[in-house]
Amino acid sequence: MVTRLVLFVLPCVLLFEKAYTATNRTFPSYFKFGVATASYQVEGAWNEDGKGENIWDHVCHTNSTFIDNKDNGDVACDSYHKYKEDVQMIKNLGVDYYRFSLSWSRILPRGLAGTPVNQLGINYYRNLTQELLDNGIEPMVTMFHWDLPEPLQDIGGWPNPELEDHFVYYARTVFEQLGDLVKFWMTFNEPKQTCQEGYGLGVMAPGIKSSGIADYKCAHTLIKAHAKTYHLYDDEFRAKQNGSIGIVADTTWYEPASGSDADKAAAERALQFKFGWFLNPIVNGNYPQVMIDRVDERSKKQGFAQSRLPKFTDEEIEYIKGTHDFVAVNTYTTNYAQDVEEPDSDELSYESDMKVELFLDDDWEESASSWLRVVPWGIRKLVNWVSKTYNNPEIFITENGVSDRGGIEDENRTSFYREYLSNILEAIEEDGVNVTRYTAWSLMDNFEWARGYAEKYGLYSVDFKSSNRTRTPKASADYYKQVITTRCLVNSC
Ligand code: GBH
Repeated sequence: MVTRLVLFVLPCVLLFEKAYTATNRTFPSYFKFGVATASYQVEGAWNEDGKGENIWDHVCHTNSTFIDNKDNGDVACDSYHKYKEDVQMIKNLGVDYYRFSLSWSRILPRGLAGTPVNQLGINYYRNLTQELLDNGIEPMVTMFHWDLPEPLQDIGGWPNPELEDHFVYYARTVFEQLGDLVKFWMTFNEPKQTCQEGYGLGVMAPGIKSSGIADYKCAHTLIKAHAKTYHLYDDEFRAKQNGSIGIVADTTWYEPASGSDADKAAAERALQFKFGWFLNPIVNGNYPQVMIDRVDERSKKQGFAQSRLPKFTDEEIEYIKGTHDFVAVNTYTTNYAQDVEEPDSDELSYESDMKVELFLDDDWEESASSWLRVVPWGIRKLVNWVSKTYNNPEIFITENGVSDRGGIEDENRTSFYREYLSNILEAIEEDGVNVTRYTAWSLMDNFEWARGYAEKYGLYSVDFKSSNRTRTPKASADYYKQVITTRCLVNSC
C-alpha cells in the first residue's frame, strides 16, 4: 500500500517540480523578444506578380524524391496575400520585432547584377514593413534565407566567386528600396547550412554533394559577399539610414563526450569548424587556425597543389575583419563530441577534416526533427562560449524553437521555451553574458524545407488543407505572450 502510494505520488511531485525549474527572475527592461519566419517557408505566390524561379521552386517542381510527401512552397502559408493577418498575429503576441526574409527572385526576378527590379515585389515588402511599423513592431530583415535565384545556380551557385558581386548588387537594391524603413539588416541566414547542406551533403537545394570542396568555396564567396555588403552599408547608406547590420550564424552546442583532453579539444574543434568557420573571419579576419591547419595538411596528403580551404589575401583579411554590429546566433540543440583517429587520407570530406564524431544522447527528449533533442542547458553553455570566444559582443538569439507533429495543446513547446529562456536569463544574470534579443522560431507552422509540412515549429498552427490557410494560436503562443507581458517565466516573479 505504502509502496503504491509512493509510486503514485512520486511522479506527480517530479512533474510538478519539472514545471517549476525555470528561474523566477524577470528579464531586464532592455531585453527584446521577437518571432521569425523566412520567405520561401511562408510566402507562397511562387510565380505571381513577376517573381522569378529560385532553387527551392526548382527542386520542388523537378525532383519528386527530394521533399517528403512531395510537398512544395507554391502556396505555403500564403503570406504574400495574408500579410495583414500575419501582422495581427505578431501583434497579438506582443513581441517587439518580427524577423522575416526577402525573396531575392521577387525583387530581381533574373537574379543577376544589372537586371531589372520588379516593382511589385518591392511593393510587397514595403507594404509588409509599413504594416509592421504602423502596429508598433520593428522589422528585422534577412536578405538571404536560402532561396537563391535559379539563374545564379545555373552559373554554379555559391561556389562560383562571381556570386559575390551579384549579391552585392541585390543588397544595394534592397538598401535603396527599403532602407528608409528597415533599421536591422542581416545578410545571410545560416551560411553553414547553405554551404554544408546545399553544396556538401546535398540534403537541401540545390542538392550538390561535394563535401570538403564546394562547401568551402561556397563559404568563401558568402563571407566576401557579406563583408562587401557591410562596407557598402557603411560607405553609402549608414549615415542617412542609421541602421545596424550583421550575419546570422548557427550552431549546435558541442559537449565533450568525456572529460578527456582529446574530447574537450574535439568539442572546441567542432565549434570552430561549425561556427568559427564564419564568425572568426567576420570578427578576426580569417578562418580559425585549427581549420586552416587541418584542411591544409590533409589537402597536401591528398595530393592537392593548393589547400581545399581557399585563402584570403592580407587585404581581404583586413577588409573582412569587424564587419558586424552584433553577433546573431540560431541554435536549437546539443550534440556530444568525441575525438576520433585521423581518417585515412583517401577520405575526402568536411567531416574527416574536422575529425570529430558527433552524436545524440538517447536520454535527451526527442522532437519531430531527427537532429533536434531538447537540451535546455546547452544554450547557456553556448552563449557563454560565444561571449568568451568573440570578446563579449552583443548577442542576439535570432532563432530557437522545437518541432512536433501538430496539435494546439503543445505543452512540449511551452516547456521548451520556458526552459531555454530560463537558461538564457541565467546566462545574463549569473554569467554576465550580453544577450539582448530572443527570437522564437517560428510565428507559424510552415514549409520545413526537405521535411515539407510534417515537422511543425509554429506558435500558431496553420490549416494547410484549407485554401484560407486558417491560423490558430497554440498554447505556446499564449505562454510566449504571457512571458513578454510579465517578463517572467513562471506564474509569478
Ligand atoms: C533553421 O535551420 C532554419 O533557419 C529555418 O529555416 C528552419 O525552419 C529551422 O531552423 C528549423 O529547422 O532533415 O537531413 O534534411 C536549422 C538547421 C537546417 C538543421 C535543416 C537540419 C535539415 C537536415 N537545420 N536541416 S535533413
